[in-house]
Amino acid sequence: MTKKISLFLFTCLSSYGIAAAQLSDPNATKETKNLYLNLQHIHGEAVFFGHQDDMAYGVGWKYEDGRSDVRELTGEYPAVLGWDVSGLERDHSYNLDGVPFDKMREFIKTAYDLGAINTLSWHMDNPLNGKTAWDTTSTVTVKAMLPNGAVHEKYMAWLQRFAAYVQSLKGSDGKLIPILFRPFHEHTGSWFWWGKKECRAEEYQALWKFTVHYLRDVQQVHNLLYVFNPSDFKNEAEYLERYPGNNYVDVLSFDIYQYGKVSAGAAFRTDLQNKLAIQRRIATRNHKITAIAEMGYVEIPDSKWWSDVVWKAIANNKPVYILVWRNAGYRTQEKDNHYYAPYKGHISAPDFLDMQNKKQFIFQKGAKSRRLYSNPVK
Ligand code: BMA
Repeated sequence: MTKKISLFLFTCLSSYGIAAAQLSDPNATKETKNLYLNLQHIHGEAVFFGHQDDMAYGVGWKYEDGRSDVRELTGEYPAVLGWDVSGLERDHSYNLDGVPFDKMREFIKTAYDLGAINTLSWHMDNPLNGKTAWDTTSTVTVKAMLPNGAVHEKYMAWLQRFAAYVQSLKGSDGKLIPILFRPFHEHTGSWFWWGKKECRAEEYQALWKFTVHYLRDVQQVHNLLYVFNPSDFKNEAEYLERYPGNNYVDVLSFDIYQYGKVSAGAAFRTDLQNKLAIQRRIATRNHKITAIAEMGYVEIPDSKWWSDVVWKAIANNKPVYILVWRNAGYRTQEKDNHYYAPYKGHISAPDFLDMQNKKQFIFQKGAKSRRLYSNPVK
């Protein structure tokens, strides 16, 4: 880049208060860049509400056109729609939770057309031994995926499938749909083969960098923003232990769940508050956006969870979005009681609607009105 152009970019970005904003992909599509700049712009002001698999199924229903537990309760889809591409690596036609990839493509398009945001995670199978993402029997998988490793070629073939899928995501306007991509998530835990005890920090970083490089420079995928995503951490050092660097990450996030009794809410709130403060400090220093990429309390047995626990924890350090996990099970053949978003009639529904009325959580209509894919408005 010439000095003149970089000075111009710097000046433009500075006018949004983003002195050192640098996308992982300098050749990202216009819509992807706009999404990033708009999110930077509203960071700390609006909290977009997100939900995994929202349009695919909910409590007591599956694949019924136009349905969404969140919309049936609030009158709007979530502002952020989460999807998982596990299964794509093996060329399956549906993901690990049974969502067909062609339907997912349609859902992603619907969300984009409505002005909402899409994010993808990937519970990737272990390419070395063929087991699932939850395999923790091997400590050499990540190393084997790197250049010269035993399954490096295989991993590239998997990334090619992912690249082809992401490049097939287009809106009604014919544009590539920007995606917040969250690979190798919850890496500070030890329940996936890319976890803390399953690979070394340098290997994790090398895998992340290779993934970005291969998708961006070799496969020429230019509609991705990259989301970094530890789970537990107690301080900045722990958060950053496996950080691959500012040039490979666009959004800082973490995952967090409340477990057990309603009375555990106060401790959870403090923990969430502390984590957000740590994340925000790192983000400010590095000019990144913050999010809670996954959160939840299964079945939400606390009728005031949204206002009393979540909102009180996030109000002072607002992440740009929070996403609750999928509404599966319950009156279905699947696992019982596996839902995280409230539905019509749920005990936390009035509290959730209150969050919507007070504009503490922003849903699809609020996302649409902010025209996230257009030039940022000064
Ligand atoms: C987990 C559970 C699983 C699911 C996985 C990937 O947290 O919801 O049932 O298969 O996420 O979506």
